[in-house]
Amino acid sequence: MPRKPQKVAKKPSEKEEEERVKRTKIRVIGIGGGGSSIVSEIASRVTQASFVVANTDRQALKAASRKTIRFQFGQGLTRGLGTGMNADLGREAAQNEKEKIQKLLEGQDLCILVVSLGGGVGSGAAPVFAKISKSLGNLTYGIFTLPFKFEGEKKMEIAKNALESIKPSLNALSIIPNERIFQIIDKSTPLKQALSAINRNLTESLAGLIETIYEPGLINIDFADLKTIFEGRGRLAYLNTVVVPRSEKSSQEAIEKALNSPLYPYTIRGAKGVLFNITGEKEISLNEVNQISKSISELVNKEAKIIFGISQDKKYQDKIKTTVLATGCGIKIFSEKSQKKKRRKKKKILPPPPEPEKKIKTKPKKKKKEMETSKKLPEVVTSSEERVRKNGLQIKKEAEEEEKEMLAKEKFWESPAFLRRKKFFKTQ
Ligand SMILES: Nc1nc2c(ncn2[C@@H]2O[C@H](COP(=O)(O)OP(=O)(O)OP(=O)(O)O)[C@@H](O)[C@H]2O)c(=O)[nH]1
Ligand SMILES: [Mg+2]
Repeated sequence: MPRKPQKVAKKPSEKEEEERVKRTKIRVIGIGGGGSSIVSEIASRVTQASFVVANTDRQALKAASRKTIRFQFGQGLTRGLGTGMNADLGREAAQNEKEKIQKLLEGQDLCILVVSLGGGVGSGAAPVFAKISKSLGNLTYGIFTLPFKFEGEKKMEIAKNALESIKPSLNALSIIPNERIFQIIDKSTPLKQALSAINRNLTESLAGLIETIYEPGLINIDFADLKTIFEGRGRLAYLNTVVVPRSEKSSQEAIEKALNSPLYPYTIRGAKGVLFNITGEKEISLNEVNQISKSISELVNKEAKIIFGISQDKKYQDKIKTTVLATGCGIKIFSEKSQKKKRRKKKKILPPPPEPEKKIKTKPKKKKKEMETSKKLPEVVTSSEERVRKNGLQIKKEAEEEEKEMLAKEKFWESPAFLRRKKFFKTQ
């Protein structure tokens, strides 16, 4: 009998091979209850990266999305339960299973750790995960939420300690206090709903970043770009994605929204690296890109590296999606108390308006002359929505002064004010 020809696995074409090599490997790891919920949500939306949820709590892991790899650790120490806010136990549990954690993290280009700080698993184990990721040579980025005020001092203390020990192992970190959600929703909103609003927002932003890296664009963003943005240690990072309806003013609106996330206690001002991507159904005009690029470069460090990506996607019919990732942000984190005071004065970042002449409001006569000289200039809007027009020189001078002041205070401001009291971050 003639033998059936054996099936031979198809050799990947040169192009496929090239693609495989080029493809950036991103792994997103949620540690502890909150972090795992956020990562579960992202995993059910995004397919390109790989997702892990890690917890000592078996029940909590069961609730995670099927699209995640579930990693239970610390069985001997917690018997499959949580740690009950015991960060020492969380750390020990991770330290006992270093080899397994190493297996989870090796072979990646970028590891993104997502943790809701304040409990025992996430706060205790995340620094162990970060250290291992760093030792493997991965770019490592941490996204952290801080507990609500009403949860008490103890939780905040746990969160501060975790940040202190994790910072040296990270290239960059984003810090989002849960409390900031009340900038968007009412204080009387039930807790579950409030948490899911934060999670949705973080999911949107992170999904935006992952898509930015994986989707082929007219101007591509690749791993080398990511490396440029993430180089350095313990840099404060700002990540935000927004989708706005497409209109004549959409690029202006998009940039305004993207740069003013209410969830961050700091802005991209002074950033040293910015990655920026716009996705739309139709081609985005060079003019629009120019406008956005100008608005950004006015805000960031003079030496900042700015990387742009542009992609087309039918999914964004009549919409444009904008993702901003900025690292080395100018430490404008204030304590919640001073934040409240500053918020009243806080200036909203706005891009230059396309036709400023039309938008000039009639002001008292004595100001007219001053306004005429400031046509085509960026405007700054205060939180009270009072529009103030500034000329380019003014803005540049202010930015330079701010930068000078910032540099002078750099060491001191390295950490949020509420953490500074205890000399919270180690100087690097
Ligand atoms: N944004 C957000 N924060 C959360 C969520 N769940 C919990 N948190 C916050 O995270 C803090 C820590 O809670 P968990 O993540 O459940 O704690 P853990 O790391 O599992 O540690 P254990 O104490 O052992 O349960 C809480 O105090 C909340 O402030 C969530 O789904 N989203
Ligand atoms: Mg838990």
